[in-house]
Amino acid sequence: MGRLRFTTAGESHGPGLVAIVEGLPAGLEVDRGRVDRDLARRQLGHGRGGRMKIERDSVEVRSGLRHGRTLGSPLAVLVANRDYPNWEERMNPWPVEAEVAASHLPRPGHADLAGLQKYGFDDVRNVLERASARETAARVAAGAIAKELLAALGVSIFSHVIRIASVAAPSPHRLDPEDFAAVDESPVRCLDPASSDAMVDEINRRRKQNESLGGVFEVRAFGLVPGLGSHVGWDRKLDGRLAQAVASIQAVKGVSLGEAWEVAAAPGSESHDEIFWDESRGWYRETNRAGGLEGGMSNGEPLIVRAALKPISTLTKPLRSVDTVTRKPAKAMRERTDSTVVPAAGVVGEAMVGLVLADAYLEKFGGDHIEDVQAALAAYRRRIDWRR
Ligand code: EPS
Repeated sequence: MGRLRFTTAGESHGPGLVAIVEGLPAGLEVDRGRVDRDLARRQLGHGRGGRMKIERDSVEVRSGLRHGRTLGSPLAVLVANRDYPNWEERMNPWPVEAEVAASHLPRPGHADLAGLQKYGFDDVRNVLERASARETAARVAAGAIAKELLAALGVSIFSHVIRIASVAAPSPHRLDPEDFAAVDESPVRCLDPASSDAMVDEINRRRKQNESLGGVFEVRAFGLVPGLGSHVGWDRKLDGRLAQAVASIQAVKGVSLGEAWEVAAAPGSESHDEIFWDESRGWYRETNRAGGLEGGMSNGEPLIVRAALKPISTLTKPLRSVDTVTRKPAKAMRERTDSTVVPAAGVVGEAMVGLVLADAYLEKFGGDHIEDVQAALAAYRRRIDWRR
């Protein structure tokens, strides 16, 4: 990310998480309720474990805002870990008197083993604490700020779950922002009530068998101008930037843009979105198989990004592993865990897509004050207006 940069810090059971967002224009209004609402939405979802009963995520702003408006300076937020008091000895930043037991039982599928090797640790906890998806709370805080910028530019972002394990929900070709109004009322954030019920049943059934479950979420963004990103260089392509950002979400193993896998199996005549023009609508398409992306640029149609998550790698009935000290076969470590996080991951997907889109807007229309950005966007819209 070039114009808008962000970083996160924090361990899952440490004192808390931090996000720093840099490159925002001044004068942007940030609504605390909307930021906290995204954090609360990330905690939702049938299949979450005991940890979510402890946490009540909300942001504490440390810099970059004054009276609810950005100053153009780095914006720093904290999200506290309410679980930390239960881990104060095990996760204290400073030396403690107590003997703290180390774990030598890496979990297949987690960062544990490669992380031990790479960083020269002997305690798996030194790896898993940062690899944990708890970090996504900080991403969602940063993403919520990016969404505030996008909202000021007429862009909105939503997500829904379209698969949990073997249960797939239909993903309608066309969806409008209003269609997402009640998505968080489904316990799995699925738009189709029958599929939502079937997903809940599947989670319950598999949980009883000590299984974890993966799935697929979809993010859609509305109101984008054509021409974000660029075809001229590999690292400027919006599709590549989105894929990288979404694939970096914990447990995501696949990202697709538009109907990627479907068109791979279809002939060319059924794979593209034919171009139309008329006086009242200007340029338009009747299909959106490309998911709003052509040649590494937005094309003005809604953006569609999907991500496939593997089942969580902490299993209540652990898989085979090896003790890294004795080198003897052993079961992987067992921790309190979630059964599935696909509904929550959709909210993280919104954040990552929001951060990439906000960066692309600032790259194209950047200015020091939000009104400069809005004016540059309006000028561009006038330039590409079909009614001339
Ligand atoms: C996670 C393990 C669980 C999850 C956690 C991610 O935490 P704990 O070990 O405390 O039970 O609940 O996710 C969160 C804490 C969160 O906020 O999303 C893991 O190992 O990735």
